[in-house]
Amino acid sequence: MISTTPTRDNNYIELEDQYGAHNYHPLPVVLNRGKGVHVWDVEGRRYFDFLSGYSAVNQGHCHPKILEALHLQAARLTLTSRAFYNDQFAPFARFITRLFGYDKVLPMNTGVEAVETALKIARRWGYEVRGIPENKAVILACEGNFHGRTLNVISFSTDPQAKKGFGPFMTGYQIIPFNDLEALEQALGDPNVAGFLVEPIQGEAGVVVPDAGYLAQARQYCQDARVLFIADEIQTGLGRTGKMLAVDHEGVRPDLLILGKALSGGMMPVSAVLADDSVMGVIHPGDHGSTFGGNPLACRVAIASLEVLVEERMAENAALQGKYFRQLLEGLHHPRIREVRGKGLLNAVVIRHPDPEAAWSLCLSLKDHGLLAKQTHGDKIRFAPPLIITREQVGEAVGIIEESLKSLK
Ligand code: IF1
Repeated sequence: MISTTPTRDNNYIELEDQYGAHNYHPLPVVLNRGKGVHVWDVEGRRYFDFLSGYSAVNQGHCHPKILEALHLQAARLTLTSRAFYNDQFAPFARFITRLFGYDKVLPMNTGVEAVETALKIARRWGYEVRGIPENKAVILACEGNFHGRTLNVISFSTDPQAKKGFGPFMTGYQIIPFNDLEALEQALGDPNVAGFLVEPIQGEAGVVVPDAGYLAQARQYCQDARVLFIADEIQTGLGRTGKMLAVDHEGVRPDLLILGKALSGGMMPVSAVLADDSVMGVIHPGDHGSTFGGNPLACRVAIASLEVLVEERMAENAALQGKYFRQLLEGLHHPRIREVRGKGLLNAVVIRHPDPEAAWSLCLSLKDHGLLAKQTHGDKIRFAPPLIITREQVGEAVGIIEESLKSLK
């Protein structure tokens, strides 16, 4: 029996290598505790968490109010399936639709399940409302997109590694360049286009922020063409970019809004698709579902996760601290920093270095200095701490980054 107590001979890394599929290459650190902006490893060392579970822990690790909701509901009722009503789904549905201003919510679990759900709704809306010929619907997606890992969703990925060896792929998608209004307007000329799926800021592509006005004009073009504007806010939403939604920076209201990750404060997978009746009305009993979608535990945790985001003004703090973070980093004028970019507390640094492994090496050095971050696509490092980070902690974190940069020869 493998002991779970953290002792030196429990080599978690070797055990994971032996028994876990090798679908990740984690930083060599073994964590066993989290609180707020910090995590601890099995040797008791403390780190700033600047990945936040890929933006699922916006509220900070083990937020007491979300934890209380989890404990109370877990001891009471965790799953009924939607074959029966439960006393948590309706309050959740009312809370989240009022908070974001939509008529209806369809609850799922992981982010990609919510993306798949939104795509199914958009296609059916295209056939039933727009009159697109059956099986001819086209969904537009962007170069550099990341929307999840299912076979359908990777069908429109432009990342060779995400697709290699997983074909054949789903049809019905057209790729256009991100942040290119002319290309979008051109593509919308196709009467079979039902929807345009876009991340307001491309996360995995390395925090690519579109030009100001892009989202607003894109939304307008979609409205003019009677095409659904589908915003994937799984990573950018829930305060991450300094507003409740990244689309709020431009006053854009998507036809289909996709949420996930921090919808549970990192406690468990909770995702959702929001839309008005004119769109969600294409879904009837038996058309779509999920064993855990809308379970009472997820609903209770989601309400608490949303409440603390609002009550503790986390989006506002993200705007403030994110600006300060970028100012401090840019102020280093460091030769190894090519660019600092982002919005709110979704930021990335582009490393300037001949060694393709430089970003990884810097992440190792950051770890040694007490800050955990992960590089994305080679030369970029994403910095995304929980939204509760203080000004002092931002200053301390930039000090660690500056110190760690010395390791890059
Ligand atoms: C991995 C990062 C990747 C997402 C957006 C949908 C999903 C994600 C905008 C799917 C998930 C995660 C997945 C994880 C790494 C991380 C990620 F950008 F956040 F860093 F991959 F791009 N839409 N993003 O970001 O949600 O099904 O995972 O709940 O797959 O390695 P999910």
